[in-house]
Order: sequence, then C-alpha cells, then structure tokens
Amino acid sequence: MTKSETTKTKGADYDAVIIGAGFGGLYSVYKLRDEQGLNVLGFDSAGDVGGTWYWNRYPGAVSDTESYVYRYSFSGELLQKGRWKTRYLTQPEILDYMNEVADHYDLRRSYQFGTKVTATHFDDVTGLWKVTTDKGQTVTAKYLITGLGLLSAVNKPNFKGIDSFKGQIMHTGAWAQDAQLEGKRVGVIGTGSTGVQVIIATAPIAKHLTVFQRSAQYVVPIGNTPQSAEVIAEQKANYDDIWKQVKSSVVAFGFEESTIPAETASEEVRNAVFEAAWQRGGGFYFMFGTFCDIATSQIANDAAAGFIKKKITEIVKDPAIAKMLTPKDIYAKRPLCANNYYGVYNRDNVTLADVKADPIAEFTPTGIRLESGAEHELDVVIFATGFDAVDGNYTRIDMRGRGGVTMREKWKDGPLGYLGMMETDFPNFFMILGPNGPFTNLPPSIETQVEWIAETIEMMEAKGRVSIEPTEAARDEWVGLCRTIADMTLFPKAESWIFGANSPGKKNVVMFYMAGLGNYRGAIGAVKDGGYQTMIFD
Ligand code: N01
Repeated sequence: MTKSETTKTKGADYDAVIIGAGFGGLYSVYKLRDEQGLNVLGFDSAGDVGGTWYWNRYPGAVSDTESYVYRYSFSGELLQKGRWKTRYLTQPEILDYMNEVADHYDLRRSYQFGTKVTATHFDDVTGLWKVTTDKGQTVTAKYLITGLGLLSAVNKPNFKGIDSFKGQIMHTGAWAQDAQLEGKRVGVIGTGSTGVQVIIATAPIAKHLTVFQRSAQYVVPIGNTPQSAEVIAEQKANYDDIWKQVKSSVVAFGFEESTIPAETASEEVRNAVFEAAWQRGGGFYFMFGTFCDIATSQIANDAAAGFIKKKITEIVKDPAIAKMLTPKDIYAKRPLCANNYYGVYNRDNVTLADVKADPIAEFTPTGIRLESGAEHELDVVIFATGFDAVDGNYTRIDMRGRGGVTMREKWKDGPLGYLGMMETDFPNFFMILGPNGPFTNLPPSIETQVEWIAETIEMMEAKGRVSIEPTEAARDEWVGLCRTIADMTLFPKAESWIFGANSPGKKNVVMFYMAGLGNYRGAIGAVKDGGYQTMIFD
C-alpha cells in the first residue's frame, strides 16, 4: 500500500481508489500516481497483478490477438523490451509481461492484494467515495476508478445434484492450482473461446474427454506459428505506424479491415479469400479482414458460414459427429479461432454430447446424467460456461451514487453507461471497459479509456472542480447510438454474452459501441475538446 504520496483532496484518505490490477488498473495507477502525482490506492481480490490473466490459468489459455499488439503502446521502452516467440501469447507469457510492467513502474506498492471491494458509496455530504473491503476497512477518495474486467464474474450454472459429485469441479475463470487432468476422465461444459482452447489442450492428455456442447460453434484456425527474430525486429521498428493503424481501425487487431463486400463477389473469389484466411489464421481476421460485410450482410454471413461448415464436413471423419458440430445459427458471435479444433473429434478418446438435444439432467456422485438417461462417468468437470459479462462485477458490489441510488437498481433493465466509462448520479466515477464501450482487441481500448479518464481528472484538478458526471440526456443519447449501431450489424441476432444472452435472467440489451476504436476515439475526444458540454459539474 502506498504511503509516500500525499493526498491533495482535503479530508480524503486518497485522491483516487482504483479497483483492479489488470491492464486497466495498472495503467491507471501509473497515469495518476506517476504522471499526475496523485495519491492512489489500488485493490484486487487476486494475490497479485494480472486481472483476467491471473485467474484464467486453464491449459491452452492463449490470447487470440497477435503478440505484437496484445500489450501497452504507451511506452517505447516497454515495446522495445517486449519478448515473444510465437504469433500469439500464452497465458503465462501475458502474466509475465504484466508482472514486468508492474516491476518496471513499481506499481505493486500502490496495491492491496487479496482484498475484495464489497461496497462503494458516494457520500453526499463530503463529496467523497467511501470504499469498503472484505477486510472490514473503509477508505475515502475523491475519484473512483474501476478496472473490474469485462469477463471476470464467472457464470457457473447450478446443475441439480452438483454437490453430490465426488470428483473435482472447476471453472476456467477460477482455475484450481492443483488441477490434474492427465489420465483422468474429463468433462468440459461449454464450447466458447475458452471451451475450445481447453478442449484442444485436454484431449491429448486425458484418459477420456467428454464435451457437453449446447451450441455448435464456427471455429477457424488461429495460425499460431513461431515468429522469427526478423519479423519481431520489423514489428518493433514499425511501432509508430502500427499503433496509428490500430487506433484508427475498427477491431484494433493490427490488420487492415477489408473494404470489399462479399455480397457482390463471385463464389470463386469468396472461396479463394476465405481459404487464404483459413491458411493465415485468426478469428477476427476471418470475420473482418476477408470482406467488409460479414457482420452486416446476411448474404455475406451465409457465405462465410457456409465455407466453415464445409470445412467441418471435410475435417470430421464421422458424418454424425460432423453434423452435431455444424452450427445452426448465424456467424455473429465473437469469432473463435484455434488450431485443429474440429480434428479433436476424430480422436478415439473424445465423445461429443449434444446437450441441446439431450440436456444435462443432473450431476451424480460419479458423473453427469443426461435427460435421456445416458450417463457419462467423470473424474473432473470443467465449466467453460463463460461470464456474467460487462456489468456482472458491478452488480456484485454494493455500489451507490448520489442520494444512495444503487447501481443494481439503475441497471435492473440492463447496464447503461456514457462513453463506456461513466454513469449518471455517480460523480467522479470512471469505469474502464464499462457498458457501451468499444468491442475490440482490448488493450488498445483500455489505454484509450485510461488516457481519457486521466486527462479528465487532470482538467478537474487544474480547474479546481469538485465533481463531474454525465447528464441523463447525454447518457441516453449514447446508449441509443450504441443500439442503433448494433442493430446495423447481425450480432444481436446471435445469442451470446455480447448482448447478455448467456446469463439466465439477464435481459438482452446493448452493451457495446460497435463502430470501432477509431470512431470511438473520435467521439470521446470530441467530448473533451468540446469542453465537456455533456457533463454536470459541481
Ligand atoms: O464464454 P462464452 P467463454 N449448459 O460465453 C455454454 C474471451 N476469451 O469463456 O453457446 C451448457 O463465449 C455456452 O453455450 P451457448 C472472449 O471475449 C478470449 O468461452 O450459450 N452449456 C457456450 O458454449 C470470449 O468471447 C479468449 O449455447 C452452457 C459456453 O458455455 C469470452 O472470453 C479465450 C451452459 C460459454 O461460452 C467468453 O468466452 C477465452 C449451460 N447451462 C475467452 N451455460 C481468447 O483470447 C453456458 N454454456 C482466445
């Protein structure tokens, strides 16, 4: 915990409390403490830095963004020091990187780890945030910044009989350090990005693997090849241009998005482009780098989906299994990529259970029983069932703004958010990756938001302002804009966490600004450059 800085805010313990030690929290500590001289305190429930990458230690965990752009861009020194061997970074490599960043800037001294924030209450009298933890402590601060993670509150369905199971149960997002999969009968529930990765990693080591699939998925190869020293040197030499491109692009993955529509391309051209993308690898590349209209035109979407479906029938030897693995819905979830996913089902030690056709009835002491009565004997069950995404971590904390208004009440019909960072009645409160922020490779969006938040706080301090919050009209207009943009795409037509469809009881609402990072940067920059006309100041 930091002791050396002095608090500028009168009557407060700290100038800012920052929750989270992932990409967002760490960069916020650096910006506010080291660049602006504020006294900050960070909390994280984990034992150390890393955020998402601290918890998601399941075998096969890898980022699907290429190594050279899955990192901070703000420091030339850090960029030149970067080390990677393959096109994509594994979880241990990302965690190492985040530890190096924390060491480099001595960020840990501002954190209290192993501490869960349980409540954040705005005090109308003092104008300060009161932050309470599970250690029974309460601290006050002028600013509250949350880097809680988009995908960190785990979604763990409560199946009947789950407590009777004698084996081990784990969620991928809270991986048990002592997990042993070698030689075991393993079950995996869920086939999203996480499930696909853990399935590929588990199949060769498990005695038997049973995959419980509710929805079949479109999975293209990731293309995770070794990267030569020459390629890495070239990337390092070109970082200025690379980040310029990333920050003005749509999905911020480092490739140029296509401007050519598939709708008007011939079948021959489409197939040649899709085949080249299949060989190249990359999920976002397949969806956004091949043609410009796969996420917006049903014709283009059908073409891309048809190409992947044909690959499934070519790869999977048993036609009945190939049929089960063939998606029934459109190609409009967050795109998945992994090497040889469908090939896993050619292995003798892998069984695919279609739990849409034959749902899980219950856990038994020795495994899982389906409604048909079919029994799967298991030693370990891995829940790759995803997250209560975006607002899940916000509604789990007792958050209260002006007049005691609760976030749970404000967001009962779905999360709201201005610019993906602020909410009405919550003064001096800034969310990193809050609702209605960009849908991209996340580190560049996180950096964008942290820089905007830090500039806003700098303005507040320079002008001696007491508080800032958005007007309701501005917030509503932003949410409406996000809805309009999302409805121009096919994404709302697929049931996925992007619209909250994966969590039981959660309403299907817009949670992202889908017009890309370049446009997002323009929009939030305009608010700042226009003198924060959409804000209420005290
Ligand atoms: O979670 P998901 P995830 N019974 O929600 C199934 C990021 N990420 O952890 O599709 C049976 O996508 C559910 O079925 P269905 C990335 O942004 C990135 O995989 O709802 N099944 C689905 O198959 C990603 O998008 C990386 O029918 C149940 C699965 O569980 C996000 O995290 C790696 C069920 C959940 O899929 C989330 O991915 C990993 C039930 N009751 C994660 N409930 C990379 O960078 C849910 N399911 C590569």
